[in-house]
Amino acid sequence: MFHDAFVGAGNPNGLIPSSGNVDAPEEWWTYRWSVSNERTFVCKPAVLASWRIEAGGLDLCGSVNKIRPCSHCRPRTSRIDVAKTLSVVIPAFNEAENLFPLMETIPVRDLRRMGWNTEILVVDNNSTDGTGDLARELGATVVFQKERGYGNAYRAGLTAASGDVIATGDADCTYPFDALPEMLSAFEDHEVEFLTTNRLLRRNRQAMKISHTLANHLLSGVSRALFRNNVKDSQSGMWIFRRYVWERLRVESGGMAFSQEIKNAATTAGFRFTEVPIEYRPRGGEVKLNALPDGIGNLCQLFRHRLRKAIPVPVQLPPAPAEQPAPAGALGAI
Ligand SMILES: Nc1nc2c(ncn2[C@@H]2O[C@H](COP(=O)(O)OP(=O)(O)OP(=O)(O)O)[C@@H](O)[C@H]2O)c(=O)[nH]1
Ligand SMILES: [Mg+2]
Repeated sequence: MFHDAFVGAGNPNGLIPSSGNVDAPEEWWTYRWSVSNERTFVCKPAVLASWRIEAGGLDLCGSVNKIRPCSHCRPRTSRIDVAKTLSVVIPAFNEAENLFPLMETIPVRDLRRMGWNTEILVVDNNSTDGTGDLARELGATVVFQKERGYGNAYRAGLTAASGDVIATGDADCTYPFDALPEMLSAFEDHEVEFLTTNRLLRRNRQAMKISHTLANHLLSGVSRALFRNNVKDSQSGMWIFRRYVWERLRVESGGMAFSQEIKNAATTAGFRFTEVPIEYRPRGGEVKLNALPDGIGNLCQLFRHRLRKAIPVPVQLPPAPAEQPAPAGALGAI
């Protein structure tokens, strides 16, 4: 019986079925992380068997060649048993003049009232204007990033983030962090795993240079054509996603192309995805973008990404629980 194969101390996936009928192996089952109890999975025992044996990872369904989580095997979060922790990750290079107004717009108290425990991570890269020290004084955790670049900053910040959900945005006061409560409600209500935002609206026109708007439309159009994901603003830097999404994506860009790559990787991998319109505000302080080289670099990255081979990302599984009483007939480790 499939069921028996997945219970007991020897189960390396650390999963225990929390509902289901042992006598009906083809029925849908709910599996729950026995370690954290934070995530539940709903799938057929037979599907889980193929994960376990062929892929050894929870987000891989079927053979190792497929990295797409199948529609019935994605982790689901239940409102009841998820501890709501949020990490706001903000890359900041010489943004000291923006930090005070920026931190003021992050509605930590409102979020707490909604049940979110929030940590703010500012990723600094040897800024020369005191960005790191100021961020620390204002209550943020500062993550030090060795290698220059927007994507490298995110890689460092996302690795350090401990929240179950991650929200991102620039430090230049362009993104509406004050709208996080509504955005998180939309994220939960639509039960998506990755929410991105669209700044390319008529009402935001004055916040972006015409050349910048045109470049954004061009890059987004090419991106949509190549990845067929209908993302209207591929360059937007404000996203909300579950941390496990990041842990399961292959995103290589160290520079500005990180933004389009993470969206295209998430949609290609089949995570539940949505895009919502946001207000976009005029930038404070100095631009870090090198418009032409970054634009050309992003265009080239789109084609490289489209052509590259899908390689499964190794999944870090939690350790098996030390002591799980094995029911009679359990097979233990296979
Ligand atoms: N830590 C770190 N942050 C960076 C680096 N490069 C850019 N950033 C930050 O990443 C965010 C995006 O950079 P921006 O200069 O705003 O680029 P952009 O949003 O494409 O361009 P604008 O529309 O002009 O704002 C900002 O908060 C920057 O401070 C870097 O090398 N290291
Ligand atoms: Mg910006």
